Amino acid sequence: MPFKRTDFPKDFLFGVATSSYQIEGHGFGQAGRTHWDDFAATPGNVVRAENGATACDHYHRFEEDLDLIAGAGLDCYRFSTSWARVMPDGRTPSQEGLDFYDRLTDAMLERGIKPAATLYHWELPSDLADLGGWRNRDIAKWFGDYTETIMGRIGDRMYSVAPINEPWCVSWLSHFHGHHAPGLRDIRATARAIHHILLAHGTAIQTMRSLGMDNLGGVFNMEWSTPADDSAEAIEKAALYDEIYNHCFLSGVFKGRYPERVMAGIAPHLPQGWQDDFDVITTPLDWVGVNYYTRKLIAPDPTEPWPSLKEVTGPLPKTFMDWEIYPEGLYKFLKRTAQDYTGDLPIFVTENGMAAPDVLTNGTCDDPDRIAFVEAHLAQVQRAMAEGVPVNGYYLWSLLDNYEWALGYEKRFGLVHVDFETLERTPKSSYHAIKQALGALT
Ligand code: PNW
Repeated sequence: MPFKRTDFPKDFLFGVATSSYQIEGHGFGQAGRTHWDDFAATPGNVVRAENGATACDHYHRFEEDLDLIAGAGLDCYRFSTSWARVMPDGRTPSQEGLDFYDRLTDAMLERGIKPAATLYHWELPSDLADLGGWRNRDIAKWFGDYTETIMGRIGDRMYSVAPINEPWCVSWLSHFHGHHAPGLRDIRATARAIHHILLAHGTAIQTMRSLGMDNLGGVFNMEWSTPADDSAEAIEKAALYDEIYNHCFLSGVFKGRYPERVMAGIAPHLPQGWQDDFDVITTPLDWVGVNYYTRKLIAPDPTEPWPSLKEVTGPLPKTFMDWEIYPEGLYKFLKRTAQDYTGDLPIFVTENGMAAPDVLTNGTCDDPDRIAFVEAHLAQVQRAMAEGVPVNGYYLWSLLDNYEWALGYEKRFGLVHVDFETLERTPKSSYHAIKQALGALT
């Protein structure tokens, strides 16, 4: 890896990210059923109907996994707490679940790893999904109570916390495209989810403030939107996609309003009294996280309901997810986020990485494409920083190969290979490269 830690400011943080349902093994301990277990059990939703019951068995192997993080010289670990493990029915605390995150937190601190928690990375307890999940306004209160329960236990030791991972995925991908749990295709459900996610976000931030916590942020996923051709229609649809995907949630949190093009489609479906909720939604944050993987080429599609657009295959080299590799998009988003929304607030790249088939051969796993991918994106981070954008850290997705949601276990994102039969961990060449790059400091 030609990049070195010394190419970055001294206090720039390098980390890795995971999420609970994707690695822990939700069949272990007393974790409650989640809407992902239900979604995966319905044929056709997930490749081979795979679920997170065992995943990487991080639940029993977390010490080994934290040793890998510390061993690479990484500074921080972005993990998520599972609502269904902390409160199996969504509302009643489980001592066993709280104890698990307490042990996990202490094990990070013992190794000198900074804990960066996310409170919701998509595993909604099934009992709450049965009550309407993100479509039900009460979810803001349920989420506030969950936040108080888990952070009342481990909040004193967190480096940073963000309430909800990727509001776009929780709303659009799950309630409009139907690709993630709960698998709905319904604009009304989507509009309500958008708004309730932001209300729950603000409620959680206020709850943590009242617990005396700081370094609280929000994590937003972004895809650079490019018109598929230079027709006026394609340009307009790309702008609409940009507002839906990249502006809507930041605008809600930082400007207290939804963008105009988005409003044209969601206004009739927003819950009553929605305007009054922006007092809570705009509760100030300490930092913002950008998750970035790819760009999308956008074209009109009049056969589809609003927003009547489609994604078109682009010409750039692609990862195993079929996502185009477009490092410059990260630079553009870092600049734009600071300019349009966050000003001097610290920005973190909270996810960036790529999937590959990554085969283990004679005990080793070479993934040169991943090394090149990370390098190319870090160069764009440096470019933004050189122009004054306050980027404070970079988290690679992901530490381990894990459960890639509707695509099951085939898409490998890890620095560390996982054999899903034996659960054995093998660091890939990218792990060794990162370790070398970070060690270059000392
Ligand atoms: C992120 N899309 O999600 C998530 O935070 C991770 O849990 C996930 O494993 C990672 O990216 C890699 O996919 C996304 O379909 C999942 O547009 C899907 C999409 C975007 C982000």
